[in-house]
Amino acid sequence: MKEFWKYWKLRPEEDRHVWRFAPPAEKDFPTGSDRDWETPRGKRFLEAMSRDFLFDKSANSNSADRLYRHQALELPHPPPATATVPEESGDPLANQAFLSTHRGIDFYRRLQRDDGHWPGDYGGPHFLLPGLVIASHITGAPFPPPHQTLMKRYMYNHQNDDGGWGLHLEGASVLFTTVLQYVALRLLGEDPGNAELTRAREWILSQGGATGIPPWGKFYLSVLGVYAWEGNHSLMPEMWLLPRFLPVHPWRYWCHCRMVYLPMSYCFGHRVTASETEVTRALRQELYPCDYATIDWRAARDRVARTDLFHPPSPLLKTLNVFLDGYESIHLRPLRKRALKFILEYIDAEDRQTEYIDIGPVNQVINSICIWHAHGKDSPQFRKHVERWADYLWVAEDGMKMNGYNGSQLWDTGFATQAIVENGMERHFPEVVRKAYRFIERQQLREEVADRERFFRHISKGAWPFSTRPHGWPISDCTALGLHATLLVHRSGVLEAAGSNPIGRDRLQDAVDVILSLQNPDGGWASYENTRGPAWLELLNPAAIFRDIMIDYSYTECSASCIQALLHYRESDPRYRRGEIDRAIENGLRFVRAKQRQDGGWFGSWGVCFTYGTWFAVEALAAAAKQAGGTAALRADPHLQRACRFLLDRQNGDGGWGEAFQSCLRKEYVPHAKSQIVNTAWALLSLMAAACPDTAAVRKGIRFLMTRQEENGDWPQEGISGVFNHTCAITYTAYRNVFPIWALGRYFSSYRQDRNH
Ligand code: LAN
Repeated sequence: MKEFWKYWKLRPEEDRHVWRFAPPAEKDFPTGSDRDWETPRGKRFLEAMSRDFLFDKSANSNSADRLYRHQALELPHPPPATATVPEESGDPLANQAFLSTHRGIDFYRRLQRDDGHWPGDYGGPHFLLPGLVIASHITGAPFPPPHQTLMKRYMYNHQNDDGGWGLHLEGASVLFTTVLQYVALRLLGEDPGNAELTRAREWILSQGGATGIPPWGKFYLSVLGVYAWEGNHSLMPEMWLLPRFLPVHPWRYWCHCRMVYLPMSYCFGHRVTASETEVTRALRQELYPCDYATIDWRAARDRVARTDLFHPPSPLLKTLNVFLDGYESIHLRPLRKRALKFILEYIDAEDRQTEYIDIGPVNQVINSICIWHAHGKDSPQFRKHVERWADYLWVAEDGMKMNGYNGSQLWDTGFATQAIVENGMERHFPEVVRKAYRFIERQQLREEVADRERFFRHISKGAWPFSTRPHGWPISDCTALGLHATLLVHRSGVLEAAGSNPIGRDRLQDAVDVILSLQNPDGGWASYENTRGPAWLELLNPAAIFRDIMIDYSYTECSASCIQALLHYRESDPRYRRGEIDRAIENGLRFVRAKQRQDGGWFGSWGVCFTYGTWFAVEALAAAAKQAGGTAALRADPHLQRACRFLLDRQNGDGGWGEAFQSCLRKEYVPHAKSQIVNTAWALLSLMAAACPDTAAVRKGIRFLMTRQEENGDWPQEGISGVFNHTCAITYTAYRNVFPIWALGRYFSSYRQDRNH
C-alpha cells in the first residue's frame, strides 16, 4: 500500500460513495485554503501524491480497485470462518471447490460495508470525467487541488501510446475522448508544451482537428466556448412540445438518450456559453489546424473523424437535419420560450426525483450547467448538484475517475447474495447474507415519483434500481434481481434463525406487478421502460459514437432475468396473478429462444459478450425446463444442447474461456488472448445450469478457476467485463469475485448432488 493511498478514504455513508481526502493530522502537509497548495511545500506534496498513483497500463489497462480493497481489509473483521467440507463426497475436486468457494467468500465478506453492500470501481468510459471538469470550469466550482491532481493523474495514466485516448479503458484512440481529455487537462492548468499534451495535440491535428469531434463533443466544446454553436445541428427544443402520439416525440426515446438530450437542448436553445478566459482563448488556437476565425462551421456540423464513426448518419437523419436547421433560422420566439420553460421544469423534476443524482453521469453534469445558468451559482439547487458530483467520483490506484453511475450497489449486492445462497453457503456466512438482505430490502422503491405522468416516468413502486433508492430509476432486471435474491434468502431460513423478519408479501407482489408491467408485446423486457417507439427511430441516432441508443429495446439479459424471477416467484406464491405470470413466462421464453443465434450463443448487450448473454438465457431456459420436467427435461431441451455446444467449442486448452471486448463491436465471438476468470465463470455456470453431460470440460474449467485464485481468496482483475451501446466498456470490479464464487459453489453443490443420486 503506497503512502499517499492512505489519505483517501471512502466515507462510510449508507448508500453513498464519497471519497474524502484525509491526510493524518500529525503529518506535515498543507491544510486549509487553496493558497496553501500553491506554496512550494504544497506543490511538493501534490507531486509526490501524483507519483504514488502512477499506473502502468501496458500489461493491463484495468486497475484492480486496490485502494478500496486495502482500506476494507484493514478494518477489524471477525476471524475467518473455519472451513470443513460439509459432507465428504468422494470427489476430491468437489471438496476442493468447496474450500475454494469458502475462501472466496471469506475474502469477499471483508469488502462488504456494515450497511450490507459491496462498493466498487464503476469506471471505464473516458468521456465522463472531462465533462465534469468542463462543468466545474464553466460554473466556477473548482475541485480542491488534491482532487484535481488525481484527476490529471488518471487521464495521463490512460493516454495511449499514439497520444490519444480510447472511448474507454481498452479502446483505440478516438477524437471524442482525446479532445475532451486534452481540454480537461488544459482547464486543470496543464502546460500545452508538456510531452503528453504535445503528443495529444499532434494526434488531434493529424485527424484534422477538433471540428471532427462527434456531436456530443461538439456540444461540450460549444458550451465551453471553444467551438461555435453554429457548428452543431439543431437540437430543436420545440420537439418537447410535439403531440405525444408522434413517433418522434422524445418521450419515446430510451430514457438515457431522452435525459441527455433534454439538458443539451436547453443549452442549445439558450446558446449557453462560458465566459471567455485565457485558457479558452488558447484552446481555440490549439485544437484546430487553422485560424479559429476562418473555420467553416456549417461544414463542421457533419464532420466526424473516421476513428469515431461507429454509427454513421442515415440519409433520413441528414434530411431531418436540413429541416431542423432550416427551422432554427426562422424559429418562433414564443414557442421557443414555451419549450425552454418546459425543459427547465423537466430538468428540475428529474433533479428532485433523484435527489440530484440524476439518471446517469452525463445528464447529472449537463443538468448542473443548466441549473447554474437558470437558477444561479448560489441557488440551493446548484449547490445540491455540486454536492452530488462527489457520488460519481472514485479513487483507485490509477487516480480519480468518474463512475458510470452513482455506483452499482444493488446490482453487485444482489448477485453476491445469489452466489452465496444458491449453494447453501449462507450456513457458513449467515451474517453476510443477513446484512446484504437488509441492504437489498432498503433499496426497494416504495412509492411513485411526483409528477410521474407529466414527465413520462414508468411506475416505480415495488421496483429496484441499479444503485440506490435515492437514485430511484426502476429497472426491469434490477427488479428481477432484487426479487430473486430476496426470495432465495427467504427460502434459506437464514432470517428466521436470527429472529429477523422477512419483507411482506405485498412488497413482493409490487415487484411482480412492475415486472409484468414492463413486458413488451414481443415477449421480451427492455431496461427501464417498455419499448415506446418504433425501431426505425434508430435511423435518427445522431451520436455517431454509440449504437442502439434511441429506444429501449427488448434485451436477452433483461428478459431472462425477469423470467427467472417470475419462475421463482410462482413457486413461492402459486396464486398471485397466476394466469398472467404463466403467460408472461411463456412469451418471455419464446422471445429468448428466438434470440438464440445459429451457432447456439446469445449476444449480450451489457457485458462482454456472448458468454454473458448466453449465461442469462441458459439460466432462464434451464430454470423453466427444470420446473417443468426435472433434469431429464433439461438435457432434452434442444436450445440448451446448442448452447452447450456453443460454449464447449470455445473452451481453451487451459480449461478457461476468454472473450474480448471486440465481440460487442463486431457482434461475433472474438477470443481474448488469455482465458478470463469472469468469462470462464459465466460459461461454467451455463454448462452446469444446463446439466451439460460433458463433465470433463466442466471439471477442467473449475480447475482453471481454482488455479487462478490468489492466496487470500481474491481473484486478479483482468479484462473489462461490462459494456453499453456496443461501443463503450465499463468496469464491474465485483465480477471477479462473485462469479467464480458462484460457479465453484454450484460445482460442489449440484454436481455432487447429481452423482449422489
Ligand atoms: C447501465 C448499467 C446497468 C445496466 C444493466 C442493469 C446491467 C442492464 O441489464 C440494463 C442496462 C443498464 C441499466 C445500464 C444502461 C446504460 C448505462 C446506464 C449503464 C451501462 C451504466 C452507464 C450507462 C449510461 C448510458 C452511461 C452514460 C452514457 C450515455 C450514452 C448516456
